[in-house]
Amino acid sequence: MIKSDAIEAANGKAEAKLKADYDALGEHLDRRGIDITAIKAKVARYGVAIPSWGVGTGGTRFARFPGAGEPRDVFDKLDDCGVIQQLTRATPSVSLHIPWDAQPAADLNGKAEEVGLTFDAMNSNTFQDQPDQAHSYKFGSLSHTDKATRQQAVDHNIACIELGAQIGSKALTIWVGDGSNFPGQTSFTRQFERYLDATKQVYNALPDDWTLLTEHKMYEPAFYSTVVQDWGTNLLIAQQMGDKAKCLVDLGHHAPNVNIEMIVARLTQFGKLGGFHFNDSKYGDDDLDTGSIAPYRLFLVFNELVEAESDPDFDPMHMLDQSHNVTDPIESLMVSATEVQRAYAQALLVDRSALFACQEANDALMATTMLKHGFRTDVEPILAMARLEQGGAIDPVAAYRASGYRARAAGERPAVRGAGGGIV
Ligand SMILES: [Mn+2]
Repeated sequence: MIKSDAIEAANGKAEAKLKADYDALGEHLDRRGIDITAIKAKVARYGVAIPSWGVGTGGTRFARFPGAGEPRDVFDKLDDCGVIQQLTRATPSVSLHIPWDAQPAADLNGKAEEVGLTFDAMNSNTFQDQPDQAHSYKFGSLSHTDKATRQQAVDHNIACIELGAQIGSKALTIWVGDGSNFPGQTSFTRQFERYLDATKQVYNALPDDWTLLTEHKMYEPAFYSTVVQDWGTNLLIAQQMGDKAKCLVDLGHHAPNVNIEMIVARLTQFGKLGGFHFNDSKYGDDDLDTGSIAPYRLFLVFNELVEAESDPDFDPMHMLDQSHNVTDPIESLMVSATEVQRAYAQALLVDRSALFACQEANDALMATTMLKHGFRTDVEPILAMARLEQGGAIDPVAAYRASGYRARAAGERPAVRGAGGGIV
């Protein structure tokens, strides 16, 4: 962790300038009829979960170039996640991936308490084989033609729930690599029947206060078809399972130019939006840093989420899901968490009653201008002030670089050979 006096020292130089910028923005928003402190309070309450696998350097199908001081195990990962939360105050929880992070619950709870974090959704893994497993997932897991293989996948998911229940998690996220690589290789219908049957067994093992999140993905690793290829199939799964099942939307898991914000609206309308994996993409499931390619799309997603906020039961889970190949993962995750918060703050600035009036009057130009007005507003002083008031850093990356945390980690953590990045 980073010493609090180091954060204070980093903030010291920037605090007066931030105060001036914040006051100026407050005056500007006041003229628009917006109370800056109300926006700041909502931003301060907002949190996005860090995926445990995100703090290691990812990789591509071609190579992985490890960084210095990479986490060796889940406890190192929790240390890194603790630093991200310490500086950004936007990432209070961590999403574990099993079996990569499987450890006794007491040890996980102890470490989480030490670094000031809680646990978000559990993620199961049936897209790769583990050294000790009896049946291979080469041709699928929950939808495999072989019953014993399906059962193995079911049992693994139930084990994830059991561990999660001991560490305060309330959700299981399932993403499978199941599908096919050739036309004719599999029967779309029979494969989906097997998937539904197996997933129902997992669903039946959920505690009452848990949510099952299923994640769709158009392609990869199966390149001709995937068993849960899009939000339509995902919705069918959630409907077939029951009230505790909802859909998870990973921004990178769609065809280029798909209207993701509209998918968000549809799933919200029917109570089936369960959560997000935030990232960004240019061509496919690139797992790039959130907001690095299409910040306006991210804003439009949050525009839908803010629209739905008035429903007290609306509470989707928010998580980052990125692969960092050329940056320090801690820096990328801090910037990404801030980008998600920024999109939220910008969406909060939209005058919803005026927008509604424009929509009713079919004033397309003014309606879209209202969205742009929110998006164009520089809300950085709100985000920075929310961080500062909670003990975080005005400039998280600058404070992190000044702290020497990575160099210290490099000294304490010898390089591990072949540590997986893990991209889902
Ligand atoms: Mn994902």
